[in-house]
Parts: sequence; structure tokens; C-alpha cells
Amino acid sequence: MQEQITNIKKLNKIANNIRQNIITMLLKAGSGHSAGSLGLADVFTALYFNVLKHDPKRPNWQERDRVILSNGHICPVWYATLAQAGYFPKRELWTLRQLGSPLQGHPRYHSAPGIENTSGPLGQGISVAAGLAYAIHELQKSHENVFCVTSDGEHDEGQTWEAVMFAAKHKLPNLTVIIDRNNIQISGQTEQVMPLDSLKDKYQAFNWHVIEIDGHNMEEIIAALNKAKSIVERPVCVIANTIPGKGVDFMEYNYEWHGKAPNTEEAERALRQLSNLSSRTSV
Ligand SMILES: Cc1ncc(C[n+]2csc(CCOP(=O)(O)OP(=O)(O)O)c2C)c(N)n1
Ligand SMILES: [Mg+2]
Repeated sequence: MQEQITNIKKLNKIANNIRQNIITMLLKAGSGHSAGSLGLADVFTALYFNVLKHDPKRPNWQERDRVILSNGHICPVWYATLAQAGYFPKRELWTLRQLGSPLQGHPRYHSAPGIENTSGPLGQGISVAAGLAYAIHELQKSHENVFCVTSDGEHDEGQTWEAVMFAAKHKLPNLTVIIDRNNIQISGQTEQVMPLDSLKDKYQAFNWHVIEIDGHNMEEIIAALNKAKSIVERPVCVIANTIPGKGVDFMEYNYEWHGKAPNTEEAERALRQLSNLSSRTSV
């Protein structure tokens, strides 16, 4: 079983390390999605190092909690977190997006240990997660949790809301959706492309329990995800307010970094900033 880390400074340090690996991966790949990947490093750290019941040495363990990634383009953070937790060697990270690599630009089911779903076409992940949660709870009569990471931009898609209705109908006790509320999507600010506010009111209207958090506050993330596990009357939506490009000043809040990788000079600047941050938060 993965050791549960409760020391917040240690967790923040792991998240920072994951961010540095994301920058190096994207630099080597020469393409990929920087903003969302960096923005979700804290959520992924909380999941894999504190909240989930899982075992990196037994990726197919029947009793594991599941993570489904709906917004597949931010998979560099998933890959970097899985490697950090020991699912596969870190050197694999440097093959991101290369021909023949298990770590492609969008995730493929079981291409590497820990990859639980295929994604890329947006808007499908909550359907996958709700089906999985239903199968675990209703058919297997078991208790494993399913955490689905999704994005705000995906809430422009009709299928997302079909899955939200399905989960509410079945009052799925083991399903938690985590929304990366970073206010950007591919071509601009979400509220300009397709207004989404209030996501909280919308999910509540669909009979979900909603918790809204600062997606960079490790204590808040952990508390929300543990609370989500304890709520069994209905599915839970955690709205994680995040900063796209978090930790790299020239990427933060800028939608132009949605689908762009840093060049050598930009990567050096980014790594310098992140390692300065890491020395300030050292344990
Ligand atoms: C069905 C579908 N339509 C369009 C795209 C192209 N696309 C890729 S990412 C993206 C933006 C989605 O918004 P979000 O996930 O919030 O972006 P981020 O916050 O990561 O910048 C779009 C439109 C896609 N992958 N799938
Ligand atoms: Mg977004």
C-alpha cells in the first residue's frame, strides 16, 4: 500500500517536484499542455500521497480507489505523479509524446501502470467514472471510491450533464468529481467562450453535494476529498479553484499556455522559479 503522507510541507514539496518534472517533460517533448498540468499538481499530489487507497506495486489491485482523468490533455501531471509514486520508473517521463512511448499526449487505458482510462475527446470522463462507480457499488456490492478529474471547459459539453444526471439518479455514494476551475480553455476565458457560473448552483440543482476549495491549499484539498469519501447519500463535486500555470509567473492565468510547451530558455526560467519556491517551502 502507498504510505499516507500527512505532513503538509512534505506534500507541497512533492507537488513542486512534480511541477519541475512536468516542465522537463514538456521541454523534451517539444509540445504539450503546460497550464492545466501545472495547475493540478497539488490536487494530484493530495490524491496519490494522502487520499487514495492504492498500491503502486499492484496497479490492478481489486480494492484500489480509481482515478479517471477526463481532461486527458493535462496527462503530464498524471504521468509525473504516477512516476513519483513508483508506478513506473521516472526515466519513462522523458519519453513523453515520442513514437512508441507508453506516455502519449493523451492517456491510453493501461498503456502504463496506473492509467485507468483513455481520454482526449473531452466530456466523456464523468460518464466513464459514473459507470465504474455504478459497477463497483451496484453490481459488485463493493466500496472503492472513484475520483474523476475533469475541467471547467468540459462543462461546455452536453455529455457531461448527462453523466451528472445519471450519477444523481443512482445517488452514487462512491463517486467524486473534481473540477479544475481555472477559468481558461483552449481559446480564452471560460466565461467569454461559454459562461459556466455558477457551477456550484448547477451541481446542487442536480442533487449533488458540492464543496468549493482553493485548489492549491493542500490542507483544504485533503479535507475536501476525505469529506467526499465520507458522504454516501449522493455523489460529490469538488470545485477546485486553481491558477493555470501555477508556480511559473509568465504562464499563470494566461490561456495561451493552455496547449504550449516551453522552449529551452522558458523552461530554464520556469525551473529556476520552481526550485526557488521549493527551497522556501523546504521541510
Ligand atoms: C470533444 C473535444 N472537443 C474539442 C477538443 C479540443 N480541446 C482540447 S483542450 C480544449 C479546452 C478545454 O478546456 P479546459 O479543459 O478547461 O482547458 P485548460 O483549462 O486545460 O486550458 C479543447 C477545446 C477536444 N479535445 N475534445
Ligand atoms: Mg480550464
